[in-house]
Amino acid sequence: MSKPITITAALPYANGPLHIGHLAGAYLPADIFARYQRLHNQDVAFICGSDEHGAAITLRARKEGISPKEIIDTYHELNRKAFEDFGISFDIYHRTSDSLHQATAQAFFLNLLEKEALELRESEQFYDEQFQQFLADRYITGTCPKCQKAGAYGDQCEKCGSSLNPDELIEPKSTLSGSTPVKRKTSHWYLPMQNHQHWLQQWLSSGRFDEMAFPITEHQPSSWKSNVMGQCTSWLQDGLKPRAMTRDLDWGVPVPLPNSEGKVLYVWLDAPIGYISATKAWAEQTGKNWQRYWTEPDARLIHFIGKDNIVFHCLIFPILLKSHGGFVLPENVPANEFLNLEGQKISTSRNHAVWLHEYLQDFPGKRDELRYVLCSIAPETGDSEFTWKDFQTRVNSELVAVLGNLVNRVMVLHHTYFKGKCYRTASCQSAELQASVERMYDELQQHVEAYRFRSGLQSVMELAREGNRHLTQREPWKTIKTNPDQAQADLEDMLWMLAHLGCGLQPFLPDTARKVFQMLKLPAQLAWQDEIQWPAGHTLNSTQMLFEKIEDADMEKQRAKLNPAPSDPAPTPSLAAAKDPITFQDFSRCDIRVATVLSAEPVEGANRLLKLTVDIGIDTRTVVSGIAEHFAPESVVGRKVCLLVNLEPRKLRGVDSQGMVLMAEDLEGRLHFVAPPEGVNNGAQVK
Ligand code: B3M
Ligand code: ZN
Repeated sequence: MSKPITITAALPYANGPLHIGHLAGAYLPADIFARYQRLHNQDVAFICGSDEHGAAITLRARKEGISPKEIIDTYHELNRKAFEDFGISFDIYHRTSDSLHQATAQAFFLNLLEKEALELRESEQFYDEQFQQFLADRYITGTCPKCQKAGAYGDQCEKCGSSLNPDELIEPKSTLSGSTPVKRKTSHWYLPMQNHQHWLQQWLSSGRFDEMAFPITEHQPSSWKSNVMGQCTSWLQDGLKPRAMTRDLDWGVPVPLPNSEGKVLYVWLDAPIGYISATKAWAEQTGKNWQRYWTEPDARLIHFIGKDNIVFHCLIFPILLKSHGGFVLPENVPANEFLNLEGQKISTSRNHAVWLHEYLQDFPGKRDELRYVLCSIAPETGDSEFTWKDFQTRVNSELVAVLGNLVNRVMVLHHTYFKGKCYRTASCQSAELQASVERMYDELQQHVEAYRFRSGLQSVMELAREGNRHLTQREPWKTIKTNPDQAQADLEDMLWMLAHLGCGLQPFLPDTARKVFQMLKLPAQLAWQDEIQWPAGHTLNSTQMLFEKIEDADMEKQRAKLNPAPSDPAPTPSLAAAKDPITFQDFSRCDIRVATVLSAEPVEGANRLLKLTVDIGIDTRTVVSGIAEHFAPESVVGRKVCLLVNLEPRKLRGVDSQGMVLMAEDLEGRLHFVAPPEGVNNGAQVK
C-alpha cells in the first residue's frame, strides 16, 4: 500500500492576484512534486486554498473602501480560477472563511488551552485613539531596527526579511490614521515558544526528538535546504520568545471563549490549521479519511512555501502540532527564495509584476512555456530573476530548438518514410539510447526527491539533446536510400526514446507530455518508468507542433505593461544569475589552452573585431575576437591568453576563426583578458 503524502502549498492571501513570483516560489515546485509522487502511485493529498484573515485583507478592504468579505470573494475566485486555468493540480483549493475551517481552528485552539499550551497575559500594546483600535502586525509601521529602512511592519520588515514585534519599531505610526499611537492594556493568549526551544533544536538537527511519538516523521536533517536551516538556526540562537496567538480585531476566527468579543485568533495560528481543514473538506467530498493524511504514523507532510513563511512552518506550526498532539510533523519544508523581475523586486502596489491571469490571456495555449522558464530559473538556492528577454531566449532556443525540434524531426521522418507505421513492437536496440534513458530516470529521481527541480528539468532536457545528437549521427535521411531497414530500426528506437522523454516531462510540462503521448498514440498518462508498449503494426497519430517561436513584438508588449515607479532609482547593474548546471563531462569537452598573441590587426568593415594570430603550442592559428572596442591591436600583441581551441571554426567577415579568446566582462561592460600567470607554457590545458 502506498504511503499517504500531504503536500501543502502556502495559502495565498485573498487580497490580490497571483504573480509569477508566487508560482516560482511555492506553487510550481509543489505541483511538480505532487505530479511526480502521483506518477509513483503515492497516495497524494495536494492541499491549498485562500488565506482570508489577517491585516492583509482588512487593510486592502479599507484602501478600496469595501468590506473584507467583498475582497476575499473577489480574489478567492480570481486566484482559484487562475490556478485551475494554469493547471496546478491541487486536490482541493479551500478557503479559511469556510465554516468548517472556523470550527476546526476553534477546536484546535480549545485543545491547546486544555493542554495548557497557551498562557494568558496582560500587556500594553499600541492603540490608535482616533480609530479606537489596537495596532498589531501590519497596522503599525516604522523604521526597521535591523536594517534602518522605513516602512517596516509590526510583525516583519519586508526590506530585510526580519521578523519583528511592534515594540521594536523605531518611530512607530498607525497605518490607519498615520498618528503616533498610545499604549493600552489588553490580554492575549501567548504561545510560550521558549519552552519548546530544546526539542525543536533536537528535531531540526537530528530529525527526531526524545519523546517523539512517531519515529516515522524522522527526516534526514541534511536534506533540509540550507536557506531554511539558516533561518531556523538564527531564530533558535536568538532564543525563542513568547508570541501572542490572539488579536484585538473584528476580522478573523473568533476566540471561542466567554467574554472574548472583539478578539480573534492570530492569522498565523488559523492559517496553517487551514491545511487541516482543507484536507477535511477534500476528504468529505471524496469519501476519504482525512486523518490518514495527518495523524497516521506513516503519513508524510511536506510544506512548499516562500522564504518569508519559514519560521511559521518550521517552528511555530510544529510547536502547535506537537502541543495539540496526534499529528505528524513536517518531513521537509523546501522553501524557495524570491524571484525578481527585470532588475527589481516584484511589487503588487507598484504593479511591477507579471500577473498569472493576464499571462494566461496574453499567451493562450502556452502554459508549459511559463512552467519551463519558471522552473529553469526558480529561486531554489538564492533570489533569481525573470526577464522577458530570457523568457524568449529559453523558449526559442531550448523548447523550440531542442525539444520541439527533436520530436518534430523524428515524427516527420517516420511519417515520410514509413507513413507512421511501426514495424516492430515498442523497443530500443541502441544500447546508447537505453543508457541515456536510464540516466534520465536516475538523475531525475535524485533531483526531484531532493527538491532540486531545476536540475531535474535539466536532466530531461539533456535526454532531448542526446536524442538530437543520436539522430544526427544515425542519419536516417541517408540510410533510407542505402539501407531502409536500418533507417526504420533507428527511427523506431527514437520513437521509444520519445515515449520515455514524455514520461520524464510529465511532472514538469504536463501539456507537452500529453501531446507527445498523443502523437505516439499512447495513453494520456504513463506511470514512472512504465514499460512502453505498442504492438507491431502500431500507427502513429499525425505530427503536432509542440512550441512556436516567441516574437520580439510580444516581448515588447509585455515590457511596456510593467510599471516601475518613476521615482525608482535606476537599477544597479547586477551579476547575471548562475547558469543551469552541466555535468563534468559537458565541461571536459571544452579544450581550453594557454596561448600567446603573436599579431593583431583590425578586420575590415567590422568595428568590433580584431584578427589575432595566436600560438597555442600545438599550432599557430587565426582567431577573430570581438574586442576591438576595448583594445587597440598593438596593446594585445605578446599577451598570454586562454583560448577555447575546439570551438567549431566559423567565418567572420570573410576570415576563418579557429577558437575563442576567454574574457571577463565587468559590471560596467568592460572586457578583461582571462590571463594565465606568466611562465605557463603555450598549449597548457586549462581544466
Ligand atoms: N498567507 C502568507 C503569504 O502569503 C500566508 C501564507 C499562509 S500559509 C499557512 O505570504
Ligand atoms: Zn529591515
